[in-house]
Amino acid sequence: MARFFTLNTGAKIPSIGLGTWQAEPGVVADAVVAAVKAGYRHIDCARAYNNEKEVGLALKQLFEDGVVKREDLFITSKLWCSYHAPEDVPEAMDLTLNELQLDYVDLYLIHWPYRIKKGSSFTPENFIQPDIPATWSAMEKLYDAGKARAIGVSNFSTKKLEDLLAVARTPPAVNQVECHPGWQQAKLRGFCQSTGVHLSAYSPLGSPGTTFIKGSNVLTDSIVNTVADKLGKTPAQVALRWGLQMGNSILPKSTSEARIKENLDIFDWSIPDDLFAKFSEIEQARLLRGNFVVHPRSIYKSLEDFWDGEI
Ligand code: NDP
Ligand code: 1BO
Repeated sequence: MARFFTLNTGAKIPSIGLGTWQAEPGVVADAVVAAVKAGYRHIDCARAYNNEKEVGLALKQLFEDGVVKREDLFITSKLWCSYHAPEDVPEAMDLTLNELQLDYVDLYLIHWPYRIKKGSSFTPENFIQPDIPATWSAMEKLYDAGKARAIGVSNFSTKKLEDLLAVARTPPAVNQVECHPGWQQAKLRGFCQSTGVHLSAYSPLGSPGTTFIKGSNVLTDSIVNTVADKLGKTPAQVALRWGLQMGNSILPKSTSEARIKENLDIFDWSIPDDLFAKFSEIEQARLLRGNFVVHPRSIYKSLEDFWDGEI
């Protein structure tokens, strides 16, 4: 299994990255240092995670200590929903670059296809109509300027991705979406493959620590556990290896050094075809459903509406 996938820009995205959502500012720096020392080369960040400053301090330390050079790492960040206005996109990029203490990110994503008024709280009356082509045009300028070496989207349905591809001057390199054995994204994955957009899998373990997600059962799923027992691996390793074998890059989050290392130990073995086929029997359910964007006063009146039927 390759350690990288090649993007439509020609750049290589590491096949595993460290997730940083819900990694508390007090522990995220140690997690980033532990991950890079263990061999991770991709860190998945976002301004909305409120910890980019601490990630930046960890990166600075790693560069100063000579552990890695900037060019060895692949750093992703994301444009938050209150910065969708084209004139606000460069400001958001600069805020992220300042906090990460970097001159560029390797990948910059539109975090979600919805928009709230700048500086406003996250309540339905502050939701406004997104204008993805206009936001994308501002993202393309960041790409042109070299501040983002690749640009992409996140949480885009097949339809939203198709609509964007129809108008983009620079096609998105990545769609970062929920993907794991319990939500395999068959339709979207097929579309991404046919259009050269790389699918990057968030919550690859089913986000077991997220309290508002109900029914996160990837690590307790009987097929995942049967395969783990047969191969002498942990359920987490099997879920991650499944993602790699599907052709996804995977972004497991952990702030435990032991689990950070465990999650990286997925390259020198594989799930054989007969066991791999079993994953198609796993019941499918989206976990991060996006209920927070659905409201009578929101532009999205239902989850069907928001995900264009992929729910
Ligand atoms: P994951 O599926 O990565 O699960 C993380 C949880 O699993 C944590 O509670 C972690 O706890 C635990 N864990 C990690 N490794 C193991 C292991 N080996 N065995 C048992 N438990 C383990 O969930 P996330 O939702 O965090 O997704 C990963 C990343 O994807 C995010 O951090 C973020 O970077 C990105 N993401 C992006 C989204 C988007 O909208 N674009 C949405 C959601 C996620 P502990 O830390 O204690 O090890
Ligand atoms: C609302 C969840 C965002 C994580 O990327």
